[in-house]
Amino acid sequence: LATLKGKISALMKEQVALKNDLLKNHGDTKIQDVTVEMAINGARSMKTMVTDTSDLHEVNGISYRGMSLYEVNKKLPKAPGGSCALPEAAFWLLLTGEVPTDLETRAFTDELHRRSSVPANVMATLKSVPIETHPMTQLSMCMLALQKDSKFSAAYDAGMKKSEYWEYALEDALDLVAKIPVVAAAIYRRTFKDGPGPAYDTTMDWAANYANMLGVNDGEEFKEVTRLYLMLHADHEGGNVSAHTSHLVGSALSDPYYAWAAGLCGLAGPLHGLANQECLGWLLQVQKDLKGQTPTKELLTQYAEDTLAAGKVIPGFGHAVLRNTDPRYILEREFALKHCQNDPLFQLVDACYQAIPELLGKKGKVKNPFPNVDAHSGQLMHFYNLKEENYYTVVFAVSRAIGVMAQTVWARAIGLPIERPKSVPLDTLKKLATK
Ligand code: NMX
Ligand code: MLT
Repeated sequence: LATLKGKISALMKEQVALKNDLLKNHGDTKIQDVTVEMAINGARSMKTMVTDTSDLHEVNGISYRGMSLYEVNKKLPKAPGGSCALPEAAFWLLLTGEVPTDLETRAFTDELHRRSSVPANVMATLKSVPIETHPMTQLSMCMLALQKDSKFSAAYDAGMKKSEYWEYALEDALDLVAKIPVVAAAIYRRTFKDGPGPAYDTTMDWAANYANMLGVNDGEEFKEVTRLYLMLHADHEGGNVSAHTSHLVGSALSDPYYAWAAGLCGLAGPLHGLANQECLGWLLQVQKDLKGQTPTKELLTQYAEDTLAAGKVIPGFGHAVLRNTDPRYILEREFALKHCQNDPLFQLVDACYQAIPELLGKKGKVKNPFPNVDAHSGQLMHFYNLKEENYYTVVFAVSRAIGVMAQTVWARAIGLPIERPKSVPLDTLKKLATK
């Protein structure tokens, strides 16, 4: 912990100096024009937030601290014999800007193990929720139940100084990331199985332990695909719905548990994280309707046409920022090609890849006809026997806790203020646009 804090603290000095310089010497410099369309259409592509942990390029996709996802997957420490980067190493990278050594990664995994115990009140809260409640609702409620023990909140009440905010935010961030797989596995077991699964195992890394606690597959390959999944969903800069929500909530100095509980409610939307649930549901329906026929490009084009004609979106395709196939999709595809290319569901995903971008492209309305991560992740989970698609967004949430928590620590570290954009009535917009 001391090493981690030392690294954050050193980088913090540089970043605070940079922020102060920008404000002092360039505070009035114009970097973009705000158009009427931006104001109406969801602030799309307006550069109005600061997030250092990761950056989304419309063609190259996400980079963590300047490293492309492919580089991250190559250069970060792995489990013994594994080839996918460990997500907790990605957490370290996002927090410190540095690739951790194997030794630092192992110590960090142990730090998370030490913080993993979930208080009885959280499990009691979970027990009181009907099992028909969507797993994302259960997860968000559990984050609020954990809030009772927020160290940030306690320190605030005790009068902590502004310069200490980041340290207590870090405490909560580490606790939250350590505990979320335990809560998520408990949600899975109570909702879909008869009761508790395999016990927490401190000999495993963070992702392998989560995969193991789900109790659906004890093979090494499932642990490996879970590491990949949790590493590549970890962060997607600050503007996506769940990160932005958490940022906004955190800017009021609500603690990290409040912030992520709120963010999760956004991740649960079908246009955001729930798209992976929707996508698997759609794929399974296609499979059923094809009644054993080989999924060809022609059949999939027709099927997707029917979905569009019914006024629905094709889940897993399109993106608010990306204008290319999502590198997260490519990494999942490479994994599938290596480990499960004969899976009929993979062949269906592959046929979608051949058919849908061309179809959406021809329609001319969708700005990005290519697949995003959600078009593939369900197939991988399904192949390794995690079959209940309305749980899938919880797996996404366990991973994204890493990025959002790193962003929260940094928002407090560089002293970002309360966020409060200006809204205007449509009439005012009309006056502004025509004056
Ligand atoms: N299928 C059908 N229509 C689409 C799709 C799609 N996959 N993507 C965009 N459109 C439509 C969109 O609804 C809009 O229609 P209208 O003008 O009638 O309202 C039009 O195309 C233009 O939208 P864009 O500017 O291309 O996309 P926008 O930035 O507004 O939205 C998404 C981005 C991701 C919400 C949108 O592409 C979508 O709904 N995709 C399917 C859901 C999905 O995969 N979400 C996952 C995002 C990633 N994640 O993990 O969070
Ligand atoms: C994400 O991973 O958060 C999604 O791709 C959505 C986004 O970036 O807007």
